[in-house]
Amino acid sequence: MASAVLGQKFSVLFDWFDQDRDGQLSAGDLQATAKVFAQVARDEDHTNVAAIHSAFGQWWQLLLEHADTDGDGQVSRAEFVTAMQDSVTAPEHFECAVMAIADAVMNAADTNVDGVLSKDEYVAMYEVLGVSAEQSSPAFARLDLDGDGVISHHEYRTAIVDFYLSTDPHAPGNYLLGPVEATSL
Ligand SMILES: [Ca+2]
Ligand SMILES: [Ca+2]
Ligand SMILES: [Ca+2]
Repeated sequence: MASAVLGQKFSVLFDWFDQDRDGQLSAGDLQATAKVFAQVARDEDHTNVAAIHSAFGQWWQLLLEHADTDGDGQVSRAEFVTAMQDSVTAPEHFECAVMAIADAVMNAADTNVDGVLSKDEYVAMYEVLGVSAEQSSPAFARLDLDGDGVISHHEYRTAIVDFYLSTDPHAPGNYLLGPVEATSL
């Protein structure tokens, strides 16, 4: 089922993943994206670094299987958007690809290991991912659903589910990548 809102969000995601900016996703793009996400973790945090690389690997396998229709090892923007909606976010795949990355990144970003993300931890995480504090700060307030000043694991997972599954143009999780709302929603 096609949704314009989901299409816009997955198009923004495509731009994140297309690290060499050639308009196609390849295995190398996903590996490069995994490296960027893994930088959220400290070097000695082998568990989360390994989890991030493994989950991006699974994500790429899903794209090869469901999106690369002509088998050339490249996935176009249109193929990506369709495969994201039809396959990657299907319940049987969502946890092992998308949610596994979200869990590992949140654990890695929780540098004082208190189980929640403070605003400083959240902003620092997005700076590593290339999103400025000006963009990530307003998103923090929206994702902090109960307004207690920190983002719990539950709130973070809710944001991930919103971003990947909600067709509501005003879902708080649409702000997960900060700039999405400013540019296209
Ligand atoms: Ca590319
Ligand atoms: Ca923390
Ligand atoms: Ca909260």
